[in-house]
Amino acid sequence: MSDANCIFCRIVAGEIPATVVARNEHALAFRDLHPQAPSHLLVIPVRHVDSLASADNTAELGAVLSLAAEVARAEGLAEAGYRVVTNIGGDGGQTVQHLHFHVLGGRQMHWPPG
Ligand code: IU
Repeated sequence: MSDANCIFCRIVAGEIPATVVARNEHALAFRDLHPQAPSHLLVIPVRHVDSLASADNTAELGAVLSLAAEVARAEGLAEAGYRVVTNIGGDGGQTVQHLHFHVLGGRQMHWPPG
């Protein structure tokens, strides 16, 4: 359920430091190392899942998404709005092969994303 070569699994295991802001039974939220907005958090399943394309556990996905909304509220983003996005595969721009949802806020988001 954990991949020793996966950097996010190693964050879950506490082997690599990260600024963890919240967790629940299935999910962990921490600050992105290279923030693209005043608030930029990553919310991941504790269990290793490559991407949304291979996610198959709806309870786990629900826990991850509800933690995303919870951390957005805790960051004070709920009223102004924010963005939740997940990149999948090469064309999607995914660079870390462990499912993660970006929670971005604190500035005006633009559309379409690049
Ligand atoms: P992407 O959707 O796979 O491109 O996003 C990966 C994100 O993981 C990206 O925003 C990185 O800044 C972030 N990140 C991190 O926060 N800590 C790390 O150790 C590594 C990547 I590697």
